Amino acid sequence: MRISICIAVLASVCLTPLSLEARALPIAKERDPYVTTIAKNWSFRQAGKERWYPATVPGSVHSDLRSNGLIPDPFFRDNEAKLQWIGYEDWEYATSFNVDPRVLARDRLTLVFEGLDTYATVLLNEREVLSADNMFRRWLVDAKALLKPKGNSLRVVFRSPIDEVLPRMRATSYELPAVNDQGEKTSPHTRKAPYQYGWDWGPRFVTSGIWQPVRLEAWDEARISDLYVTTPKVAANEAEIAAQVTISAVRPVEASVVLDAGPGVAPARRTVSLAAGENVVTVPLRIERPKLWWPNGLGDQPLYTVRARLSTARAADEASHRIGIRTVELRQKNDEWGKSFEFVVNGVPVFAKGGNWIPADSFPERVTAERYRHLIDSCRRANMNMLRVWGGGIYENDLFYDLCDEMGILVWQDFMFACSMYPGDEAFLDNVRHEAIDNVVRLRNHPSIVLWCGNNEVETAWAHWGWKDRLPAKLWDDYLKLFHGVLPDVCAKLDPSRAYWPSSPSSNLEDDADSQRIGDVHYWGVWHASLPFRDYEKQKPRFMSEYGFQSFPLKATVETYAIPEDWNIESPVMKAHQRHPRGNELIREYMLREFAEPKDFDSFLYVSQVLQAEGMRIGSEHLRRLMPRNMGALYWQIDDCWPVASWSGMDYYGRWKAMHYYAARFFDDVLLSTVERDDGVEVSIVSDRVAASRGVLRLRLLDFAGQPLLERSAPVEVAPLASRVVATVDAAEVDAAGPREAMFLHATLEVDGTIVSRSSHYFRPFKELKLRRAEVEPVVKGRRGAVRVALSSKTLARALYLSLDGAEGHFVDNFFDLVPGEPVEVAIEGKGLTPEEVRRRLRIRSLADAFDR
Ligand code: BMA
Repeated sequence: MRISICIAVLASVCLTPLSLEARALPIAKERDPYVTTIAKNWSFRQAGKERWYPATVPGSVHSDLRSNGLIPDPFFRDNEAKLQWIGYEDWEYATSFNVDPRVLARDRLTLVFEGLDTYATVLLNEREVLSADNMFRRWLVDAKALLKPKGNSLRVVFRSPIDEVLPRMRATSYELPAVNDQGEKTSPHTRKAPYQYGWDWGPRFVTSGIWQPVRLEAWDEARISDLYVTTPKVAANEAEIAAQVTISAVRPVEASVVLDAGPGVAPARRTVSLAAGENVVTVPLRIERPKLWWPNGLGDQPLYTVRARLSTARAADEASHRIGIRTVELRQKNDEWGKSFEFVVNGVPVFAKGGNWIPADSFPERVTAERYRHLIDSCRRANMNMLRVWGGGIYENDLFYDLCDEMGILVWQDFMFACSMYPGDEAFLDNVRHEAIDNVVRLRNHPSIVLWCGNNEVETAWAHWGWKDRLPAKLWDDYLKLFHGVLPDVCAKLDPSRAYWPSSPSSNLEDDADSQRIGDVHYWGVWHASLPFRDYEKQKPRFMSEYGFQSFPLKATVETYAIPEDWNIESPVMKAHQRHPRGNELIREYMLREFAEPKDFDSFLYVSQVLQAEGMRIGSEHLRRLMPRNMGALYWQIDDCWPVASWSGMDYYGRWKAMHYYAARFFDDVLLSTVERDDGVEVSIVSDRVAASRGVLRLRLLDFAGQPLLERSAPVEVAPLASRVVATVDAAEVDAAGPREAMFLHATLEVDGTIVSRSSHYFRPFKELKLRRAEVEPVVKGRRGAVRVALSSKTLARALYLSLDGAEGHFVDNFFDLVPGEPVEVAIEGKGLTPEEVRRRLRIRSLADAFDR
């Protein structure tokens, strides 16, 4: 008889309803009498108030207030300011539940809280059973003695995370810096998602609530409490897998453990005598001719499900994890430029392309499986292979990493510390130690994760933001304890297969934190210091983990938070959705260097996106051309947590801004890139492919009607994993061809009969080009759900922008230059869209349409 159904894997992961949908793992089901998800009958109230309201668990107090109609939409207009009171209140959640007598009879009954946000007292049948103080930890409560068959009450009382800390802060002679807290600077004292206190792209919503599931787990005799799978040997003919199965036993008992990895792999069996308490059993497996897991662009992502089955005379249990077979190394070798910083997967140095991920919502429970899938798939489609889960957010939901495993997106995982100094007392360090243990154990089986990183920007902030000079030296000692002590210790012990890096950016204290010789770099001279985009080309980092520029979201997104009277970037509502103090000013300043003043609000939004995309193209192409000296280009930032003007490439609704479309091109595995020097235009080919190929490079100087003024083509070698200058168009040739404001250089690279990369180079800022408005002729084709638009133009159309008025549809390509004589066809993804509807709603504009002239 099967007595206990396992949730071993679940015991070490945090599951939300999102991940329930997507996993093939054994899952806690309501109908299973031994694992009960306590998700029903929850209600909540403001502490001290009479009335209770229905609540959703997992969730947050903001979402519950909203769904009960007690507050307006927090993201609409300037509602944020009116909702700050919520963070200063205490909140209470309660439910009641019955326990099947068969469950009550089990040896062990454990209440599992996968996440409580944040200062919480838990009462079971009115007895205090837990005091929680860290949003990122999971909490286990031995509940056997307190449970009864009918009418158990569970109550969770949350204290205001702000008020909790204020008295402690008042008692200290200095304030811990927290540059992004928009209010009292309490966040460094509390283990809660930093971005919820406000950021330079995020609102301040200091939530409380049961943000991850609550379960009752009942078991007999023995169960698997963790399954940790490593691959000590990976070779073409054979991989060795070691599964470390942690088994909790109620009493000494004989058990058998069977491990399998699916069809074609011989299972392994162990018979063990378990002692009471925790037992660790290691079982090896061999996989012949393993299918290797590769990052996106370099190969496939085969995943093996490794399953452990435990049985004793009375109990049976099982746990499983999906793993990928690969090796990973953070290679840091002394070289002519300092010390390399590159990720090597299965022996291949991988140029990391991607961006920084922030939580996709101010209220994490609102990120559905579809939203996660859309965002990560969009990264895959934009030829990215790495995301940095940035330290001011959350350790992401399991589904996030599952999707990264499936799509070959490597994950640089920060611990959740950003832009602050932190306490260093034993209680705080111990709390963080537990948080690190919980999350490293939960996540270490994911092949996508390649690095643990201590924090975001604390090392550089201490050195360069004036902190070292004005704050007590003790804070640096505390820093060392945490980021060079507690965190690397946990990683070394629980996940020795991955590297730990103390901060981003960092030189691991071997040089200045911002050193371009050692470690990673955040470069913000473009943006914060108003330096021109071309300044990117002066940077020579070893790995660029942040660089970015802001833009406004799409108009359809603006319309969700601003009404027509707000449609001016300086209106109070638009400014409430622009969190950088100089954001609008900087966008405008950069914009006017390149463009005239856009003619209206819509044009301003559009031009801001093209500006951002062009700037990031300059930076990203440069960083790729620098390979192998530089081996990473992670821009700031992938996504948004609410609708806002920000550095994101996709807005809150997952709509691709111009930059995300550009990213698909500037991160493509073969890149043709041009850069203007004094003596002419240099043409480079960068390839992330492991194999060499031959191609044809075609260079043409064209006027804006597409007439060739100079034409040249030549066979070229596309060298593997390399960046090479392959041609130059001399300044004299350019000048001989005609006036620079009336032409452009159009380059294409053809490999095996297809154009794999194209590039347009302009010799003057857009505002000086003699470019007329383009008349683009669309022909809409296809059928319902599979519509395409064919486009051609007699005049160059720059940054051609296709949109649908009043309908959702994703254009597979957008914001591209439509060159006369080179018609293109763009597919539209959109459920149920018909050609007729597209014809009616299609709007086409290009840069020349954005200005009165
Ligand atoms: C970076 C990030 C964030 C911030 C961004 C834009 O350095 O680490 O702290 O949002 O800059 O200013």
